[in-house]
Amino acid sequence: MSRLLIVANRLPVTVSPTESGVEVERSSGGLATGLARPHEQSGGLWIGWSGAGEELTEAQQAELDRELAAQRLVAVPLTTDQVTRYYEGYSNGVLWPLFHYLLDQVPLQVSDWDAYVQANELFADVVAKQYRSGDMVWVHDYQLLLVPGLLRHRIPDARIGFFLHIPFPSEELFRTLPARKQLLEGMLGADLVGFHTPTYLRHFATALTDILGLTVDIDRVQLPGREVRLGVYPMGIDAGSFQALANDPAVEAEAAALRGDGSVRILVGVDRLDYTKGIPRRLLAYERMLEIHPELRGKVRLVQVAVPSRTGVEAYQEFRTLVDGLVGRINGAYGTPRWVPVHYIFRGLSPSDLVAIYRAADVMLVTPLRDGMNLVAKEFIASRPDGDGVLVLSEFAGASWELPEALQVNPYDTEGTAEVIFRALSMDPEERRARLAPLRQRVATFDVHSWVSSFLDQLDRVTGPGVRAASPTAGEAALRAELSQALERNDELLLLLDYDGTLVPFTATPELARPDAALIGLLRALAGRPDTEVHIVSGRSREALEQWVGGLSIWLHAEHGFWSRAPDQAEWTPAADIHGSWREPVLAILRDFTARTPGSLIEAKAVAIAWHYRLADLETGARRANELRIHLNQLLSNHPVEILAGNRVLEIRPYGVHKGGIIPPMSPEREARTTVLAIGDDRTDEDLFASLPPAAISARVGPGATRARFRLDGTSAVRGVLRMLADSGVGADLA
Ligand code: ADQ
Repeated sequence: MSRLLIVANRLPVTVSPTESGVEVERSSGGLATGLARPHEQSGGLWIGWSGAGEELTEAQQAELDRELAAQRLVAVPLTTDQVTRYYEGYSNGVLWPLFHYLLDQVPLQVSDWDAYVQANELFADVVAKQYRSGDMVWVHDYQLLLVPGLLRHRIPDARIGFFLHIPFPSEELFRTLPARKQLLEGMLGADLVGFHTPTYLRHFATALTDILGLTVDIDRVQLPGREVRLGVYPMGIDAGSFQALANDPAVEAEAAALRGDGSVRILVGVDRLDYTKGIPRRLLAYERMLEIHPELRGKVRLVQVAVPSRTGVEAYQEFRTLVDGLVGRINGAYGTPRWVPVHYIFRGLSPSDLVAIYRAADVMLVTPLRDGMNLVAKEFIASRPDGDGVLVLSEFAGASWELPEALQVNPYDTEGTAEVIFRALSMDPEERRARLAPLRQRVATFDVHSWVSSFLDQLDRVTGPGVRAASPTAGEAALRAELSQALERNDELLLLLDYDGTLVPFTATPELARPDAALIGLLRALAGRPDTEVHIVSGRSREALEQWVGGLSIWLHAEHGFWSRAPDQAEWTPAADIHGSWREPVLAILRDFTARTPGSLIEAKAVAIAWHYRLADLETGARRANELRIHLNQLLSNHPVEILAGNRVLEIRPYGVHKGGIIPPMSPEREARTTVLAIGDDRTDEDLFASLPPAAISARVGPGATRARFRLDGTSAVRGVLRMLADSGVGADLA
């Protein structure tokens, strides 16, 4: 197991100065619980701010350092000014509201960007200092968006994961940030970037396309020399602990006491006091319900627990006043000497008090205006071993797409929310149980431990030794040397060559890519070389290949290997069934897109369809291609069809056919006496490389992560190598 370096804004401890020294108490939050095991078992470190102010005496500081070291925690030393500006100013004053779509909470003047950069640099410095080769680094959340990039700069081959705990907003909103490019580039320093939901991932992908002009290929982004994976990892809770606590007799007794004789139904809200959590609108909806359903007065009570949060940020101070006012207003208007409609608790509760409240609730109200995930919803579910209770959940919480059995509300619709709360209170016990059971099952299965391991397993897979070793550093000279050696050993030569971008440079329209006389001559020489088999494996149509190189005595494979033609034969053999009902509707969509994207064109082949946008304006083309892909992905989800992004081309083709399929079956004897060389330049060629026999020699043309062993700069380098092979054949013949 690799050592894990966890990097988060805060260390999982609370530090309080005492008269004799300091007290360091371990926190019990979701992240701290979930990461405790890998932190311990991997012998790893947790790097973050300790939360301690600058007022510690030297002796206290020394004691703190000792305590932290004993728990393998490493403090990033932030000054009070840094905390005010980086944490409260930029992270919580700008990024937090903006990522939660609350643009009006962003101050008119933003002046703390420089402090954010500095603090991120400081974090990266501390991580780099602790880093040992082979470590896995897992960076968390919006306070540290630049850290992956800064770290990549300091340690190019580090294995870095990044997880965003809050929503990634729509690109339209994200692009209002002046630092949008730096922030995206910072995140792309990671090998794996994780989000709670597919929507956040899609927003991020759109931002990469529109702002950085990058193409996202479903779950990955290609950067020069490196690939970044994107993934969806909905965070869970420590469901086992909540369940155990809920079954604790003391907690059960407390819950029973809260419920009393059951004549007053209990609604519960538990939140950090944050303007994203929707407390004011929740109160308004509750008030509205009391107004339209007077029969409920005296029969229900809302227990709202709000833990103080970010009290140093101005927006939060005003917000507290707003909530206090609303609670006062409702209690003033509806309260009686015997009944208080809102029971407001403004502090943090101990875990057992919290679970007792969850257990006592008839209806749990989780109605944020926007929330990355929202763990409270899951905690409530795990705390109900009795199988009862109704969850009312905002459709704007990330948790909502995992928890569809909850009663969903739009928190901005006060009237509608009031009705849903009423419905929750009126729900019969059978329906309550039927809805809760699948929720309980899901929360128990996808808990925080499964979240941690699925993220770390994927990070391990995409950065493991095999993957990294496959990234070639060897260039043309090394390739030539290896080929010469192989040719000395072996009699036979098998060449598998891509066409566009490999044998000929890219051209503005597909028709212009016809081979020049030099290329024809070169291919003819190779075809005539003794014991040599030449295959051209292209995404092109049969007609194009026939017209261009059909006169040569070589193998032709059209449409990524869907069609094959043996040397000097007229017949093409298909690799699979070519009929599909998807074709016509797809063509119709493509015509539509082509009409609205100047410079794009459709190439309809016998099996696949390609949409080229090489001549389109760079940004528009990339944007439309992305839009088109999302659209087609949805549309084609029930078809055995895949959508491939090539170099400024989208290709839609049936499954199961890829270039790897064309490699001729070889007996072990033939394999032993054959030099296999495959050359290609894009993702479709990676299929070919992946299917090669182990001793084969593979070369990627141009930049990009690859499993090929060598890299060539461009088409002229390819031709140079092929010329060497053709000449070596002549030499061998003469000798
Ligand atoms: P938060 O915004 O903090 O987290 P949430 O997921 O609800 O939101 O977690 C809050 C935690 O605080 C819960 O574990 C809850 O038990 C605890 N808590 C709240 N009120 C409390 C109280 N009065 N007393 C004691 N404990 C209380 C961010 C994102 C979320 C995302 C998490 C994890 O904003 O959307 O789910 O990270 O990724």
